[in-house]
Amino acid sequence: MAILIVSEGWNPQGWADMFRRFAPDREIRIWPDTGDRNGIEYAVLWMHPPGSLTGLPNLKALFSLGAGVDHIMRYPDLPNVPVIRVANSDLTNRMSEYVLLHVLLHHRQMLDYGRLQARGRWHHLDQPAACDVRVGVMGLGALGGDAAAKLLMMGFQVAGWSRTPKTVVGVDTFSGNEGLQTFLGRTDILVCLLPLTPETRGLIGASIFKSLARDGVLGGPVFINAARGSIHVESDIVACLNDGTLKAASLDVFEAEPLPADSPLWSHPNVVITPHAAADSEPEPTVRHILRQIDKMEVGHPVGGMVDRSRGY
Ligand code: NDP
Ligand code: OXD
Repeated sequence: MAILIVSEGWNPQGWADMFRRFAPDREIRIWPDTGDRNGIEYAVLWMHPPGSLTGLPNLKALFSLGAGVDHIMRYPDLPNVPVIRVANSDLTNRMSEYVLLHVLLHHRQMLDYGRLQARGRWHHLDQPAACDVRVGVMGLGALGGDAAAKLLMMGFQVAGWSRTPKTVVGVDTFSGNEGLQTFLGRTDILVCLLPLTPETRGLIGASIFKSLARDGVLGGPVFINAARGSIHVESDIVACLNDGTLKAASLDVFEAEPLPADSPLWSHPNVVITPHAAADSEPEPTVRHILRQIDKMEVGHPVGGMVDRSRGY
């Protein structure tokens, strides 16, 4: 029985080679060369084209090659089988590196130091302590939970916001609409690690930015988005940066990717852009992780990263 790789976003051949290396006993096929469709039990997906999952009568599960599943859940007519995402330490560590790097970049005023360097100026800026800076992490799942714990180790005051109530040692936790305003009102650096769902689409715009703390030691709130671009509103980010509601932003994800050449974000002096590179799915750990979940499934053990289709993540 076969594993079908369906990817229009990432090179499917490289992924197929990695599956063949770690699962030499399994047959690996690459869409659209499905062969006998009755033989396909698992589909491994990144940006699959519409229609590619129809007519697979023995399909047992859909695997995302990444942590996000919005690229799968956007299709209403998915086969009625479990959807499973990547939740492994390699991806999690990569994301926490990105979050720490960018929180520290703004905390340590590296944009200002870069401007001083460009002018050849040796000028010392007053530096607040990490314990005086309040970081707020939206999304306290696999990625947000790890980033929050590591930010705490750096000495920041850390809060987290989730859909349902959570307890994380040392982190002030808030949940739902009822907790949102208090969470925002104590936040100097806002980090988005939410999944893209119908509830989070377009969630982070001017009204969220205006609710962030205005009395912080950094001189204005900072926004960091490493989750999905469609959760934020780019025109609001630009307007809020220009009117001082936001001091700066680090953006890894965008409403349209690649970010269009005419986006004002490219040249904004207070924006740091990366090309959806915060946490890549590294082929070897990702494939080994997916194969471990398949093995567990086949012996009836609980599988990690199971998506709740009603919640969309
Ligand atoms: P998880 O599913 O583990 O966690 C999601 C968190 O978001 C949970 O705490 C959940 O709350 C919370 N949440 C979901 N919906 C809402 C809502 N409506 N209101 C408040 N909180 C909500 O996801 P991960 O941490 O693994 O990943 C997060 C996202 O990061 C992925 O979906 C993906 O889009 C993005 N990502 C981006 C990458 C990049 O390179 N830029 C790489 C990898 C992932 P609760 O705990 O109550 O369920
Ligand atoms: C993911 C991503 O969801 O890379 O894993 O964006």
